[in-house]
Amino acid sequence: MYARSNILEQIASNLYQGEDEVVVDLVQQALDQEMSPAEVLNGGLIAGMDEVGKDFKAGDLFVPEVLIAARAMHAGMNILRPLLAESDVPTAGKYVIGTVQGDLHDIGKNLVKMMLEGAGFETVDLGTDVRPDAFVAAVREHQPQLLGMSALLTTTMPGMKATIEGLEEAGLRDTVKIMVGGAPLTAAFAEQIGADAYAPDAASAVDVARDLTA
Ligand code: B1M
Repeated sequence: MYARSNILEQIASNLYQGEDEVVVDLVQQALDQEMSPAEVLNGGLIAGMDEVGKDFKAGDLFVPEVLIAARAMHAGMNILRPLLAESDVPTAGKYVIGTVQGDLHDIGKNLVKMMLEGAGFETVDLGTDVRPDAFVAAVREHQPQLLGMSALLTTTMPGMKATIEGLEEAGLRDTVKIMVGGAPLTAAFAEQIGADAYAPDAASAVDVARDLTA
């Protein structure tokens, strides 16, 4: 049993190391000590994922380690999610994400999603091979602050522009900020198609999402 002051640090550090069972145990201990779910989320899980993001960006952590840390984050979130829903704690923002039409690559997209969840965003994952009209329908239905599109093939990148045009036609473009990413993309391409931002990696996606919702 850890002292109240130490327990959040322990959650963050065990999350970083991917110790999902320990994270679950510590989250429960923190709640038993009457810490609020928001305190445990922000001071423990999000703090841990922030460290993961920093070290991933710096090249000190690699994809498998990030995935293992994200698994520990999800294990802790499974306990907190119902409590957060009850206590009406505002999320950092709602984020709809998907890989564009014709493209089945989802490893990077999933990593972006996990890092965003680790930063407190509520995500709606549309999966892969998402048609422009499906992105538009999801924006209409979920009314997110952010829409993220991923593409790994040069041949599927035009799906991003088609989606932005679809949002314009539907009168929804001004309701949502658009972030794009994926290995073949550049900031210049993002600007050219009228997206609000480009993120080169999953950790940067969190920084960009925070900037866009600030
Ligand atoms: Co594909 N594939 N693939 N592939 N594949 C690439 C992308 C390719 C570069 C390989 C090559 O030729 N060197 C090439 C694309 C060439 C091009 O267009 N420039 C290619 C090709 C050609 C193909 C097929 C056409 C092959 C074929 O069938 N002839 C085919 C297409 C299928 C389809 O999509 N319709 C195909 C299929 C596949 C598999 C199914 C076998 C598999 C995908 C499995 C899966 O995703 N579930 C696969 C894989 C694994 C790859 C490589 C090897 C790895 C991609 C990956 O997961 N990287 C890839 C070569 C390579 O990159 N070395 C290749 C790891 C991942 C963490 O990085 O996705 O870049 P990445 O994501 C990063 C950032 O880009 C960024 O953050 C992530 C984490 O930091 N990011 C975002 C990504 N999305 C973001 C969104 C954001 C922000 C940041 O905001 C919304």
